[in-house]
Amino acid sequence: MTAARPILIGMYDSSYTRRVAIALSLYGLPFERRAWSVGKDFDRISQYSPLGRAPTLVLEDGEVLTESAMMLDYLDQLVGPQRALLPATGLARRDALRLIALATGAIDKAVLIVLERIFRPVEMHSEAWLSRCRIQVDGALHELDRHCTARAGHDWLVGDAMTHADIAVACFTTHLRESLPLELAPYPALRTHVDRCEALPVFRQHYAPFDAPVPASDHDAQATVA
Ligand SMILES: N[C@@H](CCC(=O)N[C@@H](CS)C(=O)NCC(=O)O)C(=O)O
Repeated sequence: MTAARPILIGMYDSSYTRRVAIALSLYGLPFERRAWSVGKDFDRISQYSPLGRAPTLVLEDGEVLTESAMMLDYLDQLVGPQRALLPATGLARRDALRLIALATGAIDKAVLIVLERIFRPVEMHSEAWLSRCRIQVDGALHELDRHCTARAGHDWLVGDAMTHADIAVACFTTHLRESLPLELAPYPALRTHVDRCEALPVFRQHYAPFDAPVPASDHDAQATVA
């Protein structure tokens, strides 16, 4: 398939999808979107991505990118090092990547917790597994809060301008807050930073409240009943 603009598949309650949409917007790159759910629209998404996940980015020439980090890398290359939302080299780049890795690690664990609750009957939940995931989420948030505290007086997490680190930390923390759900009171510096980012128009424009995915089979059953 070829298209006039890249097509971003995914809903904005997916923080991975939001990250990519916000970067596209900040770079001034027009795109179309298909707000398909990873639950009920799994088959539709799978026609483009063998992983059936969101986000999926279909480029103008039909090439398909199936991982948000790869999409951001592609976009960074497209706009060039002067405009890329990631420091090009050195400690600043490692710092940004470290923060992104922490936020991504936390969200990966949160997604596992949420999917366990959605797809597995409650009597089959492993409390040991759920509690291990939660400890990992809290560990990452603690470290992010420590970094935000150390950056008091700065607008951004790294350097003097917004980077992918600010976008990732804000999008992923908001998702954790809504999907687990989770109180940010124990992480006050992180909460302040996230609230400030989320108040920006570009974050507001690419936001949807968390809506737990309904597995395709349950959705079919609900549709039959309705
Ligand atoms: N590492 C992937 C993670 C994407 C991901 O897990 N997306 C979720 C939606 S928030 C999803 O598609 N979940 C359904 C599934 O994995 O089957 C990325 O960064 O793009």
